[in-house]
Amino acid sequence: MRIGSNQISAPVMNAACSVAKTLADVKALCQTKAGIVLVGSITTLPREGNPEPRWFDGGDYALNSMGLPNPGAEFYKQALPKMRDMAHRAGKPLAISIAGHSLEDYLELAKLAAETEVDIVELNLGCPNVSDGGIISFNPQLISDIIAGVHGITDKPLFVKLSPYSNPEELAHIAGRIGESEKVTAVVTSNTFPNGFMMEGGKPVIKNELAGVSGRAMLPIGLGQVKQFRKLLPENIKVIGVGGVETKADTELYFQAGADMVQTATLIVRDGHAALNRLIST
Ligand code: RRO
Repeated sequence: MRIGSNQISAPVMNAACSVAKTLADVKALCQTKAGIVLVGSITTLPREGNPEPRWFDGGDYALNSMGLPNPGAEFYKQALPKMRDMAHRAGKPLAISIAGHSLEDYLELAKLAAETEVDIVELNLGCPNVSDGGIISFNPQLISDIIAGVHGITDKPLFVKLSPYSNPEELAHIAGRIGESEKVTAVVTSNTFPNGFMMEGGKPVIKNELAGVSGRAMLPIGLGQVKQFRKLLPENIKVIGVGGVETKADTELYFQAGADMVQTATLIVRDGHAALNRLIST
């Protein structure tokens, strides 16, 4: 498969997550069979993230309220060229996942992506845990503005990562806007389901209490998002499925539902980067 000018060796990659932020993470991802190495999500300013505990392994599901911990744009200005070279030596394109609260945040980070010549830009519009002003996935006008603004800065392939939508009409409206924009290479569906809650021994398992839901429990939800987006988007826009992938059989389900690629995060957070190889046949 090709994405822009990049040859993709396998239709599986990591999702943006807590183990995709450092040079050591990129080195480990380069040693897997992933078709693309994705760094992030990153923000303009450094962030420590939310207070611990901020990750919970519930077996069939996971909860996280990481709060976008990352060393910020100044760090990535230095690190991204090194990360890109590492990925290229491993025969993989490097993608960067950017996140923020405003159009300005995304424009600044798109400039960083352009300057550092990363191969693919992913707009994370669905972080559930730092939603001052709301989650951007639910703001159609801001989605359109960010896509148009970022496209004006870089002509690299653009992935758009969205929250899962429970209202099919809302999903169709967003798919329509993305289809009209003619600037999006792939829709990544989906981010964690916002605002899950769990207690153990009478106490919330996550310090901030509400948290994004990921893992196995998200498999039918992720597949349903792929099925809907594939039907609604123009053929030239790829669909990348995320949610609950733990085995090759799960990746097959995503392809049968219409996905071109699959991303995985909870699996590698739990079992390490090399667990991604379990999803790839060759
Ligand atoms: O860092 C996080 O809390 C986080 C992000 Br940016 C995201 O996109 N999805 C998620 O579940 N957690």
